[in-house]
This record gives sequence, C-alpha cells and structure tokens, in this order.
Amino acid sequence: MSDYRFAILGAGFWTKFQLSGWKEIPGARCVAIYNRTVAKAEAYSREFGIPAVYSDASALLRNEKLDFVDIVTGPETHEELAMLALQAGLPVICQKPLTLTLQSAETMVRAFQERSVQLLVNENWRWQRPIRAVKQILETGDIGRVFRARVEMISGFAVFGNQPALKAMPQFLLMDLGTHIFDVCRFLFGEATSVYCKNTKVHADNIGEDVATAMLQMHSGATVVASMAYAENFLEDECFPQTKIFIEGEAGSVELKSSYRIHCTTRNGTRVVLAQPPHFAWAAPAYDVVHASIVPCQRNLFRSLQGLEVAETTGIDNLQTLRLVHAAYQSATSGQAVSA
Ligand code: 89Y
Repeated sequence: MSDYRFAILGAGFWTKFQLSGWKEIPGARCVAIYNRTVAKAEAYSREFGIPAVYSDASALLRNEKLDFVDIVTGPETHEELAMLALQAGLPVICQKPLTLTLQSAETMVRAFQERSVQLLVNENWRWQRPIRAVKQILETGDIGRVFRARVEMISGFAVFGNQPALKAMPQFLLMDLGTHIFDVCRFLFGEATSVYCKNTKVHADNIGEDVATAMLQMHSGATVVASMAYAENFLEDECFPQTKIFIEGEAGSVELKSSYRIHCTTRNGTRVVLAQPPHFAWAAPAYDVVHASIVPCQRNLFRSLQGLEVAETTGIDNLQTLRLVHAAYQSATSGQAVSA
C-alpha cells in the first residue's frame, strides 16, 4: 500500500515534534510544508527531508497531491486553513485549541460533517502513558464510585521561552493548557454539567491569565477540581509538564504522583504501578512525557484516516472540551457557576 501523503502547515515549536512523531508511524509521509515566514519552513524541510516548501497555503493545496493535512499554526488561523483544505476535499488533523471562539469551531465541525470529511484534533495530553494507566485502574472498578478528584498541572517552568506568542494571548492558560486538562477530565470522568472558575494573572507583562482554578460538576455526580498555573515561581516538587491526579472513590483512592508512580489504595492496601513514559531521542527532555504522547495520539488519528480505528479526539468530541473552556471563562467573568 502506498504511503499516505500529507502536508504540514506551520513551522513553529510543536512542528518539529509532530514531524518526529510522524516518523515513528509507518505509512505517513510528509511531502510539503507551509509557513508564512518561509525560512522556518525551509529549515524543517532540510531537517526532515520534506521535498516542497511554500509560503502560500493555497498554492500548496493547489499543487500538491495529498491524502490529508496536519495544521500546527496558531489557533487564530485554524478555521481559514482547515476550510481551504476542505475545499480541496482533504481530511484535516488540527492542533488544539481548535479555534479561539466556539462559533468558529462549530462552523468548522459542521462544514466537515456536511462534506463527510474527517476533522480530527491533535489533543495528545490524554495519550500520556500515566494518564492511560490511571484510566485503566478506574476501569477495574477497584475504588468504586468516584465522588471527587483533583487534576493539577502547576509549574514554575518558563514555558514562554519556547512559545513567546503565549504571552500575547488575551485568553491564555485555559485556552492553551485548559484544553488539555479539561480533555483529561472528560477522558477520565465523563461529561461535565457545570463549571465554576477563578482566574488570576501573576505576570504583569502577560495579556491573559496564567493561573486558573476550575471546579467541574460531572454528570456522574463527581466533583473535579482542575488547577493550572504557569507563574514562573518556585515549587518543591517542580515536575513540568507532568499532570498530578488524586481520585477518591467509595472503595479506595488513586494517586498519580510526579514520579510516574500510581498508588492505588483499597481495603487490601496500596499497590503501586509505574507508568514511565517511553523516551524518544527526538523529544525535548523537559517535555518528555508530552512529546512521547504525540506518537500514540497521531497513530490513533492516522488509523482513523485509514478507516482502521475510531479516533478519540474528533472535531465533534473536542467541541465538548472547548465548550468547557468557554464556560470556564464565562464563570471567571461572571463569578457564577456556568452550565457546560
Ligand atoms: O502549548 C502547550 C501545549 O500544547 O502543551 C504544553 C504547552 O506547550 C504549554 O502549555
């Protein structure tokens, strides 16, 4: 079977790791790259052996014979580029957040649905090995009905060094990290019915919030507190970019600690599962667990394009996560809990 030919749109920080991730997945070949600043695209073209380079996305889509498109540009450009690809009848894998407004995301999802063309989202956080392992433990039922949980990604890491554009986002943390953390909350605990959220800003030179605390009321009856921060402060247990999780059930508890150890405690005592993520040579050491999650995420999306598997993070599914993000912003503004 000949390879699936794809183009990657965007040549920023994440492009390097998504291209490396695609190299781990047989059957997908990147044949073209687009970036407004063409020099960045040329650099990745040399590094990854991508034959064609464009500074005009329409020209790329006109000239190249493709099977799908992978969009890794800033969220403000996702709708325009995805619609261009749809006009060419091409399935799209799009980075998160899908778009910056709910209306724009709904327009995109509807347009692809009407044309029966796949729109998928590269939402890789739920594919982190420790988080998959927590899900498996929950599925055993060992800790009984979950009534409360906390999900935390709190770090003093200087995230803006690699992604300076984050500082200028009017809505930053919930849009950038909240999309990941709320998606994990949905993955582990099902759908939410409401959210109450408090945001604050530590960095005077940031536009958007860099600290967020959200309380989700889940359909299941559980209450989930999601805490996020990029305050560039100092933490004893600094473990960027790990997500720490503590879950209380009627028959026990589960705790994912920063050592990738998961402690599951029931009346029979505590058993410990080590969920060390795989290490890829191309991963940035500071981002190991996240970069490693790119591979199973892209594999699931690619197998969906091949008709071999159901994608977990479709555009339709991701709309639910984006609705939670926007409800959280509404709550932070109104001071009220907001239905999700
Ligand atoms: O942009 C974000 C992402 O997708 O993963 C981590 C990150 O780089 C900073 O929050």
